[in-house]
Amino acid sequence: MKKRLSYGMSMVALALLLMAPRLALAHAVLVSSTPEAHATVRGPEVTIHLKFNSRVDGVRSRIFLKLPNGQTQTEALDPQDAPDALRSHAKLQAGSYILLWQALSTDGHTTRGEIPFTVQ
Ligand SMILES: [Cu+2]
Repeated sequence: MKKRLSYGMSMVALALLLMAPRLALAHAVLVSSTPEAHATVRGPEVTIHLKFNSRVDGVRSRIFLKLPNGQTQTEALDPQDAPDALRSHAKLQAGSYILLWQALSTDGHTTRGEIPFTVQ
């Protein structure tokens, strides 16, 4: 009986081990961004485009901008033109910004990142 239990436990451990990489892969990882990190872009019309390695929730994901004055504002997301991308249009004065994104993937996990950029 004791041996049976430990066999069962090791099977559970093995199953978790096999599942782990799949769960990790389902996270939304940022593949590319506009603006790119540390880029300087021309304002005031700035298109923000974030591309991920998997589907993201276009309603519950978020894009924030940390403004040159230190305040943080939420950017309205455009309707998704691709299931793995988030897009927004911002009107920005010259200065240093940090784009803060948080993406909800289909596995229910949220990933986050920061992209500093400059508007000239
Ligand atoms: Cu995940």
